[in-house]
Amino acid sequence: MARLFFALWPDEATRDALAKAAAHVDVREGRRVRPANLHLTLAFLGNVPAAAQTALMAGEPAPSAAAFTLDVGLAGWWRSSRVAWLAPLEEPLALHALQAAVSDAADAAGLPVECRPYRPHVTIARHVRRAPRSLEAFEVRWQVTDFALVESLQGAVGAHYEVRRRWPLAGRVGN
Ligand code: 2AM
Repeated sequence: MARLFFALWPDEATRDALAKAAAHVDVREGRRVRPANLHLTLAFLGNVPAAAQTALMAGEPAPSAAAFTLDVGLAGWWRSSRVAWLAPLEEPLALHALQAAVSDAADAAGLPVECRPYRPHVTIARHVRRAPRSLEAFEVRWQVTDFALVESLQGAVGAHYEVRRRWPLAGRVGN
């Protein structure tokens, strides 16, 4: 069994920009996510049996999904999950289409899929008990040209993520 999720996995420049933006959010006593772990989840799959993992790895989960741009410029917090996050100013239809496609692929592989509305976000800190303070406006332009299947592993210093496979998105991103 592997603990898997589909995600947007930033390139190095975008990762650095997201990490800089995250550093400008004062999360007070929260525990920050390490820059290497920053990502945007499309669908969390949980513990996936080997057969379903093989099917997902060999498949084309979103063959007609198109590339798009995310302008990440919001910072916020959810009291219920105690998570502080960054989020896009607008949610492109292509993002929701991609999220729906990978959820369908998970469903087809016999995995349970999330029924709650999709709320795209990049978690920047956990165990946040009070609303964080955003110290500076920011905007990170993230050109999304692929997506990934990622494994969550538990290491000595918390979660560690390994990209298992990437799939390119169709077309070019606009400005
Ligand atoms: P989060 O960052 O908002 O906690 C890997 O754990 C990724 O899957 C995280 O980005 C996490 O979102 C997301 N995820 C969604 N549902 C989850 C769940 N039930 N348990 C763990 N992670 C979940």
